[in-house]
Amino acid sequence: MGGKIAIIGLGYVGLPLACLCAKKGYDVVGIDKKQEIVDKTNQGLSHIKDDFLEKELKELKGKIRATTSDEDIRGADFVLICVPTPLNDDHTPDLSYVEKASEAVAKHMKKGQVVILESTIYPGTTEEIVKPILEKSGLKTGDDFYLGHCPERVDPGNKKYTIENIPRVVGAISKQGTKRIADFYRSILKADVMELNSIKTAEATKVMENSFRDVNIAFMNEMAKSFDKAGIDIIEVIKGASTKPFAFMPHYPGAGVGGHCIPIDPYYLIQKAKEVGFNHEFLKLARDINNNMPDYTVGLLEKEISLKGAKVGVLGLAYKKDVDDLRESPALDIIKILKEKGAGVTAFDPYISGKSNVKTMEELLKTVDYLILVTDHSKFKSLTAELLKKNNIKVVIDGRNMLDKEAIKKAGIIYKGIGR
Ligand code: SAJ
Repeated sequence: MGGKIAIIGLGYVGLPLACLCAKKGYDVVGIDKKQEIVDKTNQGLSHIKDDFLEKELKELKGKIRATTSDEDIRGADFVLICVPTPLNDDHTPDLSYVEKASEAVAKHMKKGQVVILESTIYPGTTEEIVKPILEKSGLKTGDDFYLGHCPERVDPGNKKYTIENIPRVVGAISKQGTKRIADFYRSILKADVMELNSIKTAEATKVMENSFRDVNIAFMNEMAKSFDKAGIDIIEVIKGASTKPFAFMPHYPGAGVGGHCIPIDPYYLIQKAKEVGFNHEFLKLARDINNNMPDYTVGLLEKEISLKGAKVGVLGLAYKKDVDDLRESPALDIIKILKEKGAGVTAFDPYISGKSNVKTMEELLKTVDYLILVTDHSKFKSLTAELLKKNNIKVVIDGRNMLDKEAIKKAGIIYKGIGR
């Protein structure tokens, strides 16, 4: 299906998408406001630490043209908007990036173009916000251009499910538009593309699937707090429950819920529902439970020692294992709370040296008496009871239930997991 693709936003969503389109023979231009991202992309380098992306960009050097200028939107057959949709401080959606991108498209639009929004938004955004901006061009949706939504589904660090093999859903203003956009995705994906009956359905799909995840994590976090009181090991209980071949889906308690999707998307749903007169009590409760996990995690240590003047190591800064992304990471909250309580904090993350206080885990172990593990990076599997004992670590709070509880306890070290 050749043609020219303009991708606005070369982040966790836009960059893999640009690689995929280039690999499939499209003429790709990536547009990003950050000159550093543009330069790296043109040099065949990835500004995101990800083996898969780094390899792809190296192979595709010269096949993806990156620029900071919006001019190239004009010549594109497909325009894909992949800009961030973060939250404001009051947890209301910040659609400013989507609005700015839409303004840029409106300025350079031409007849016959297909405009697709991939950013995660609440149901109604495309028709109520994006469409009117695009029509400032004088062109009419449906008659002069197609407009649709195909929610991004990227799982950073996941080697099994890549952008190419994850099924997608599409919704557009018109049936023809839905078909046209679905066929575009079928030309680049090795996965099913479902045509939905409307844009709102597509917008609701993404926020629902991620809210589903958030409430399930909150459920396990609440169970963990209850089992901590009851002296039950939640990981053993989840193992037991997972033997049920249907109607149970394991999620895991932890030090908190970070990232650019799960802790954000429910607020998009909450906000939109509020505008149409519905109060999502359950989604809000789940968000409160998950937002409280950093406090709970520090509280587990505070039950064992006085934090004032204590030397505490924080292992892991990234929001999830084996990635270098700090966004909404619970580690940042945990460090803030520890410092507010007068503790001395030394942090180490093998993927984020720029924010680490030491160069290695071994160096950290030499300088602290107490540990909170926040991110279950694979590299932390080397944190054995022997190593803790050798470094005279007195208390370990295992924020991802990844360490060998029994061996650590046998070594005479106080161990507390989350629900374990
Ligand atoms: N987390 C838990 N317990 C769990 C699972 C996750 O505490 O059982 C925490 C993680 O530590 C992390 C946060 O939640 O701090 C988010 O984890 P995540 O695995 O959901 O990772 P994300 O944010 O990269 O989510 C992406 C999402 N993909 C998209 O939004 C397109 C999400 O929809 C996927 O479900 C998720 O990957 C996935 O399945 O891995």
